Amino acid sequence: MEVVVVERPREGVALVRINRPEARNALNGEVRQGLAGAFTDLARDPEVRAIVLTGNEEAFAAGADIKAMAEAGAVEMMLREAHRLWAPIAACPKPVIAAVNGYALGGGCELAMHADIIIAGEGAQFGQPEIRVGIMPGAGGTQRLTRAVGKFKAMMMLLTGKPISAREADAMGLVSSVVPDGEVLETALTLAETIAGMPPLAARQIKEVVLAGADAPLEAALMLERKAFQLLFDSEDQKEGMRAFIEKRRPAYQGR
Ligand code: DAK
Repeated sequence: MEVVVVERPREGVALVRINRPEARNALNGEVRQGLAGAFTDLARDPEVRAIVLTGNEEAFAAGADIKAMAEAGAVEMMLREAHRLWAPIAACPKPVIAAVNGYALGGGCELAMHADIIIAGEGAQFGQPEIRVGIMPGAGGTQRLTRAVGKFKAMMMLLTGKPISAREADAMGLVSSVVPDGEVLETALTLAETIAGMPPLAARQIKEVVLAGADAPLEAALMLERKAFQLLFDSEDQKEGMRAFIEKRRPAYQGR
């Protein structure tokens, strides 16, 4: 059985599913390799305009595989170079939607935070419990979480390791929306289909500027925005979008 399954459920949409139910989708090396490979391929595939990342009903992912690192030393952890496997997800130029049911803990919460939009089921739980097993987040949990929810909410989660409900996550801005558990995937796929119908170059520029701009001083970030905005006027899709509006017809975007 593949631990990462890639499907094409809708036009322009890829679905990446973590499939290790016996371990609550814990992220072992095989899962991480699978995710890295999937995101590398999907980033290059012109047919794919939006990606949904999900797990199963019980778990999005319960974190890094504790059994695979319990006896590792510092040098061994360094030599595993796990961050290289997260990089293709972080650098994915296409919109990524995390569809989260069940546990999104530790590396699972960090994985969800690599997405651009998070749709959570009412029963989902988010947390950074690494402290409870003697470590700390290692895939962006101290940084992406703090940027998403602010220092005081982040510290509470990081220092207690206590999970929070989807509603709490929603209230603190850690998720985009909460829906009934049974509607998570459908909601995410419909959203992905909508985004896949948008001009892909504009989507790509929006993602790049939002992410890069968040870490830059405001003036530099505004300049990034200005330049990306101007660049889109050299795309066929900009002409198509505006002409279609004026001609009162649906635009057909080509990604050029
Ligand atoms: N690792 C390994 N196995 C896990 C696991 C995990 N994170 N989570 C669950 N499992 C396994 C359990 O061991 C159990 O296996 P068997 O005993 O059947 O062999 C099976 O999945 C079912 O789990 P439970 O029996 O515990 O199921 P429950 O429904 O009762 O509880 C739970 C589900 C998710 C609440 C519980 O399993 C749990 O608390 N899991 C651990 C959650 C956790 O502490 N997560 C944080 C792990 S540390 C790095 C980047 C990031 C990280 C590390 C390095 N680098 C870039 C280097 C991240 C670190 C972490 O995420």
